[in-house]
Amino acid sequence: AYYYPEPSRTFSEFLLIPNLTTKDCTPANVDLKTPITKFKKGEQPDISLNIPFSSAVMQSVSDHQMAIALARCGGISFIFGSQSPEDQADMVRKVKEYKSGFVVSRSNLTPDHTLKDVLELKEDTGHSTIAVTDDGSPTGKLLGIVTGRDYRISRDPLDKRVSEFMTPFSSLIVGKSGINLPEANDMIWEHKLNCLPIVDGEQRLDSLVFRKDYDAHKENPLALMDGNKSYIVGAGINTKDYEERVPLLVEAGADILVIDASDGYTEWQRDTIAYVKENFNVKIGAGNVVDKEGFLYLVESGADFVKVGIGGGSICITREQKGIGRGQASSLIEVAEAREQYYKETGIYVPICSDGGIVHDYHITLSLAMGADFVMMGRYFARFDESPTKKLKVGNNFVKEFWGEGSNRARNWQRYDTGGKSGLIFEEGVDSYVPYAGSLKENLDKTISKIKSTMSNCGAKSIDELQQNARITLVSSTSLVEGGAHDVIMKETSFSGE
Ligand code: MZP
Repeated sequence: AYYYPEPSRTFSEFLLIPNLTTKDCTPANVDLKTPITKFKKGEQPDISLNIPFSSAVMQSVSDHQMAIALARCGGISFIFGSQSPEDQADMVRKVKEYKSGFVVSRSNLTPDHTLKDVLELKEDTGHSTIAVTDDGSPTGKLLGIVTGRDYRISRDPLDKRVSEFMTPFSSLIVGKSGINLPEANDMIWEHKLNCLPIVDGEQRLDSLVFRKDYDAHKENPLALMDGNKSYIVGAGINTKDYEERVPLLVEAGADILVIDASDGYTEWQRDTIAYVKENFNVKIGAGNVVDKEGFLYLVESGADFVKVGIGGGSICITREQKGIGRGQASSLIEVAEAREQYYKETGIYVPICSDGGIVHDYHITLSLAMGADFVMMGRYFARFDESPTKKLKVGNNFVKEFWGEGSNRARNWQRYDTGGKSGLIFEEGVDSYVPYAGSLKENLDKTISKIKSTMSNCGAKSIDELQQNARITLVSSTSLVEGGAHDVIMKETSFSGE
């Protein structure tokens, strides 16, 4: 056997050392744009992201709702593959066909409509925002707007949610968990809105409020978005049913595929990449690997990006069950070195994605500094409104469900393909809860602020500069203690994901 001279390490064992921050290196000047497909020196990648975030190929994380929300923020979701090819293609299609509204005409909304009807309409169309126009066409006059998850309008019409979502339209929908009709009427009077009451009572839309004389179509950027533009979306595939699955995903408009596997250093991955490259003009990432050999094998097989990480996922028990894997930081450092070497030798830059094991926001910055071009996260995104799972109250806390692809619940045996029979013989993942954390955008904005602030400390205005110039130190287990609040009596404890 070969023995690695160094133990394998995790992100929490490292810290960044600040570099000189020049006056122009403010967080506002930090650009997080990043490539996700390979490109030749001097050329531009075919696909890049505005933020280095992707959501995991998991049932409990990446459906079409998550994909739309993340794409709007500049990242990408890879829609989970542990469902039928038809269902997965349907989700991809919903993202690609997503447009902000123009679905129903005012005459379609009658006093008999319930909130459920409207939300079902949203489900059917994949639109998270349904605009009401006077003639039901995209060019009609905008009369009102129904926002799917945001129908929980707050009582204060001037609060952030209303001003963000509603003010541009001068209209709002009041759902059952929102204000009641008398309050709505007060608001209408106070804000000089015209009101069309629809219905009241349990489970019903209380009222539709709009200002008839406002031609939002001219002024509202959302209303002007969409014909040719669509949101970017990825999809996970496996090494078993790709001949059946890939054609449907490509036909539905997937921009990029990724082979979702626990261990990607296999001949099955090489065959899958070859099939996709021979038959389709679509980008494909592969993985997961944890070393130079695995990386080079997948690159030479034609992968457009390579995903790094085995056994570090928050729900993963692969290391316990099978004894394979490697600390995420060590894996990334070795693969990034191999990528740099490959770039020097061939002039081809292959992006790498650090997948799994990110617990604190600073782990994202560290992984970028260690050479990742983007990260993939499951637990992080599972906590948000936009993830596909149930929000529950456990004790005094709200949580969301989150389960691994290798758990009995997902039974994604294709992810663990070792050429054997079908079926999951033993579990490699757990079924769990994560603390509910609110909306994706609010959390992402906070995380991005932290990353930009750290990059400013490190004197880096881009991910490339961070990768080139970052100085990283190992921390001793004793000095870890001084990194958190210590030797004080905390006033309160909080229950949060970060
Ligand atoms: P995390 O961000 O939750 O720590 O990790 C998410 C990653 O864990 C996924 O992108 C995937 O690579 C991996 N994963 C998903 N399911 C399992 C499992 O059941 C798993 N073992 O390891």
